[in-house]
Amino acid sequence: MPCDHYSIIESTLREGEQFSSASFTTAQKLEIARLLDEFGVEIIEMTSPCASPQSEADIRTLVRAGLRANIVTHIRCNRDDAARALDTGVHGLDIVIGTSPQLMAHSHGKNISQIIDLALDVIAYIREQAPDIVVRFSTEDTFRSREADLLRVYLAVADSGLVNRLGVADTVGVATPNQVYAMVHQLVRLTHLDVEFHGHNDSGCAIANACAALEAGATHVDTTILGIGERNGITPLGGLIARLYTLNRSYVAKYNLEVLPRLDRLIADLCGIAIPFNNYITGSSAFIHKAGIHAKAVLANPETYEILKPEDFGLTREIAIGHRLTGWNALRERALKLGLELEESTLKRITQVVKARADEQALTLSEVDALLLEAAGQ
Ligand code: HCA
Ligand code: CU
Repeated sequence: MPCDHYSIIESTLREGEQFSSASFTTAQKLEIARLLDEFGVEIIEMTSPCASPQSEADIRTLVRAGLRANIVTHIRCNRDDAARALDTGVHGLDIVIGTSPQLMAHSHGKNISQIIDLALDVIAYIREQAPDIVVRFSTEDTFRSREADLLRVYLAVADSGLVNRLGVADTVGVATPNQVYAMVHQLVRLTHLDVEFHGHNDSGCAIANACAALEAGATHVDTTILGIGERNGITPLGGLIARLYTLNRSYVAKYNLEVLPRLDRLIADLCGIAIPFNNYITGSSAFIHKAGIHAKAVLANPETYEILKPEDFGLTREIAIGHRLTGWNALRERALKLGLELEESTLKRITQVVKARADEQALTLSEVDALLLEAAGQ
């Protein structure tokens, strides 16, 4: 899998702004961008300058913020948008235009020939104005577009020799990993250009699809923090990291993983949402082991039930002990943490007490501690 050569296009400040409860101030955008920079994403994508006066001003602010990441913005396929975006000094332009029958009919009303003419005109205009800028061209709603239409558009754009990257967008979250693999593979084979994947999560495949894109040779993947975006969002940064890490730890070695929990926390706070309990890496239960069998094995060697090391993300694992599934090994570990050396028979007796009481109601850690301390005569 060619995952040692990919870049993250972090779109929290573009796709993420399309999330229902997201609306970032300039200061908040700077804070998010600085933290993403500390994490190490290669590219930060921002809302189009045409969206609002503040959106335009914020691009200029971030371009001058001295970040390592390149700042790009997202534009519709027309000269006016391109001109306004170029004027901000961004490092790259991400152009998009819909190619599915649904979007051709109800979004912009153009047919495929008109789309090609327009794309070539806008791309040529951008190249004239800014020979060195990175230009990406995407079809919106790629996976509901006709394959013949897509190939006509992509090949015309690639043949112009004026773009750096082609984008594939699963705008409505309908694609399967096999479909993403086939489409990306085809573009890589036919054009030899960089290929980017942007995938929505409506049917739960956003991470798998991003991974399939990389397997097929994509060079760029779009993410947002916590996956926020239009509707239920896109590939989450943390989820993509978890997926790649578990394939091969070296795929994510270039990132400062300990920053991830701060990124998730920041976006949850700014959007007024909770980090889902089952979130990749940062969910409240992501590193809690509960059943006695699990607890015993994890205490012996965490690799028995962990494919991600919490300490790599600055996090800690937890062994839950105050419930009916608990085991005496977990209680012994807790006793040792409290500095108590209890006999095995005592620990087993307390374990039975915990189980019986937990049948009524789970015990808090301090209630378990009290039982252990009492048994130790303290
Ligand atoms: C949208 C546009 C987009 C663009 C993706 C891209 C999508 O519908 O809001 O430019 O790669 O999902 O198609 O976010
Ligand atoms: Cu999108």
